[in-house]
Amino acid sequence: METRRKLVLWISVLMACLTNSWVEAAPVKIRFDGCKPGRVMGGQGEIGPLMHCCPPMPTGPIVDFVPVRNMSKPLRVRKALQCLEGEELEIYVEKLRKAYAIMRSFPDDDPRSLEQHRRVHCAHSTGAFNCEGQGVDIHFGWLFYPFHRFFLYFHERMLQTFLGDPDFTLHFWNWDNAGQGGCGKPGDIIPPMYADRNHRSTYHLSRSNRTYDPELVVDLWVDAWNETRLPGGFSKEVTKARNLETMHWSMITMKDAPAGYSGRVYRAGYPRVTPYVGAGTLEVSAHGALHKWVGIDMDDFSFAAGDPLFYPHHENIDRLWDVWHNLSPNNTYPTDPDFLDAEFLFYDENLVLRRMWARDTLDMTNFGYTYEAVDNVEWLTQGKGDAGVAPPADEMPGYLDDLSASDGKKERSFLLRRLRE
Ligand SMILES: *[C@@H]1O[C@H](CO)[C@@H](O)[C@H](O)[C@H]1NC(C)=O
Ligand SMILES: *[C@@H]1O[C@H](CO)[C@@H](O)[C@H](O)[C@H]1NC(C)=O
Ligand SMILES: *[C@@H]1O[C@H](CO)[C@@H](O)[C@H](O)[C@H]1NC(C)=O
Ligand SMILES: *[C@@H]1O[C@H](CO)[C@@H](O)[C@H](O)[C@H]1NC(C)=O
Ligand SMILES: [Cu+2]
Repeated sequence: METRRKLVLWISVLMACLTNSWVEAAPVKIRFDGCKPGRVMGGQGEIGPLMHCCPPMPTGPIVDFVPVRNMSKPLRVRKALQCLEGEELEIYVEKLRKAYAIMRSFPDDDPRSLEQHRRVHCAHSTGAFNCEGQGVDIHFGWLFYPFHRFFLYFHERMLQTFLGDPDFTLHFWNWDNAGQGGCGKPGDIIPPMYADRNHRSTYHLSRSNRTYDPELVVDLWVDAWNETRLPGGFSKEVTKARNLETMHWSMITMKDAPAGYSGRVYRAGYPRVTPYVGAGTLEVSAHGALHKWVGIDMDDFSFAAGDPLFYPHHENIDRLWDVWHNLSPNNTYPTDPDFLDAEFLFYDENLVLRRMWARDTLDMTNFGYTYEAVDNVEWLTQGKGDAGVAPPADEMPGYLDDLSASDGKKERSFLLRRLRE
């Protein structure tokens, strides 16, 4: 009798464990409670100082957010920055400066401030949020595109509110355009409206001195996490050719890419991984290279979103996600429920904390915007080399000193002191 009861008990324990392991797969859900300081991930694992980036707790209830297109309004068009001209350019730059001046004027703990935008991105990059015992990182996996699409959307919505202009549209840095596609102007140099030191609302001190040269072509070929592949050292022609190779590799061939285009499968309770293991092709290459090229704060997940240049950079990533999807019927979004049901939290412009799901990012027209069609003719047809593979060490270029911006360094160390306290 006794042994049979025990046996039944053991069988039910065993069944419970099995059932548990079957239902174990679950989507990542962001929760603000349990948030704690964390560190960014580098090529070799967790690195950097302990960052304190947790957002303030909401004062009211969390409200669900599902984007729905308003069919009686035309889509707002996010345009290529290099193609704006004349009066349109003038009005745009004026609005941009005004909106960022307002964003910078909020206190640091207000979710509308640029500082809180920086911290929100930092928190999602440093394992600050706890999901089933593991710190969450929205980089290096399939949450990369959905997270940033929401992040950009709420950022833009706040800028619209500050301006009292619901049609204001943040335009993109078309850095993959070497000059033949679209309006025929190259997008692979720094957008001048973000590089004007006289207008501090859209400028940021902690950047590499590469950004001081208005004609220096960005280098998309570098490895953002490997100090042996730093930007610079090659002629303009070689740099442009390598950029097209990087784009062709990350958007089309994706040779030797462990996580494919979308990034690794990432469920609740999964430990964090390095970029080489988890990041999709565009994230690990051009995306990271651009962060590295701008340098200093942009080259650090915990500081990057404090530079207004982060947003037009990430809009180009957001645009390329859509371009990739439309390039081939084979380029499908993940259909796994743990991708679709991944849950995010963002404050809206009224300081209401909103809950949203990755599935709702897959049709960007529901957010009311689209991207100007710039044809990608250059990297579609050229750049068929092997940029995804590091060249032999004896072909390594010389490089510019990343930390030569002395005023930039000062601002950064001041920030670090404040955040470590
Ligand atoms: C949809 O857009 C129209 C035209 O701009 C506007 O009048 C209306 O209020 C909008 N509807 C919603 C639900 O926002
Ligand atoms: C940046 O600084 C390095 C080292 O001081 C220098 O060699 C380089 O020419 C500078 N680049 C620009 C674009 O000013
Ligand atoms: C960095 O690049 C060098 C040269 O290509 C390579 O030998 C090394 O393994 C790379 N390091 C990592 C962490 O990938
Ligand atoms: C889609 O994938 C299949 C199977 O790998 C391949 O045969 C086909 O050529 C691909 N289609 C396109 C448009 O790339
Ligand atoms: Cu990011």
